Amino acid sequence: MPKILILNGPNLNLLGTREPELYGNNTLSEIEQICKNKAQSIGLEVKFQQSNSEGELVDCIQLAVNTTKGLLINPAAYTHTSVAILDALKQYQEPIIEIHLSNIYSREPFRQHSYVSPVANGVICGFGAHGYLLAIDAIYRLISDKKEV
Ligand code: CA2
Repeated sequence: MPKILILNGPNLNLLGTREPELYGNNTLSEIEQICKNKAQSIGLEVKFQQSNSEGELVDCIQLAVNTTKGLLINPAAYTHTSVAILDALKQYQEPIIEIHLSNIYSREPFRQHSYVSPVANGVICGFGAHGYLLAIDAIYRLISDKKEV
């Protein structure tokens, strides 16, 4: 079973406790469970991680090189600041999808720039937790297309 990494950035461990109007009511554990169920139903294995630390996120990406076939990342606030995460992602040669729960393009101007988007195959934002499921379908397609080449 191809393995994918779903990586979540700072403060996403607080999901479900505050700002439901922006980020929904689901906790991160609930999102992990629905992702694992979805992935299993289409034949993917999921490793699901969250960190509040930029360096740890970089470590996770480095470890994912050669051990996973695709990466879904919600870099949270680091989306808008992190050259370190961008550089780590540049070393990752498999499909990458950037996810945001909220529509970052309808929010403050500083959220409308992403350091990650230039190295992502695609970006899904504004669909809340459902965006993670859309991203699993999308990465499945990208992984399957790559296998056929
Ligand atoms: O919409 C997204 O998924 C974001 O990546 C979420 C980040 C934000 O900085 C990005 O611009 C967009 C913030 C995550 C904070 O999550 C919280 C959840 C509950 C309570 C407080 C923060």
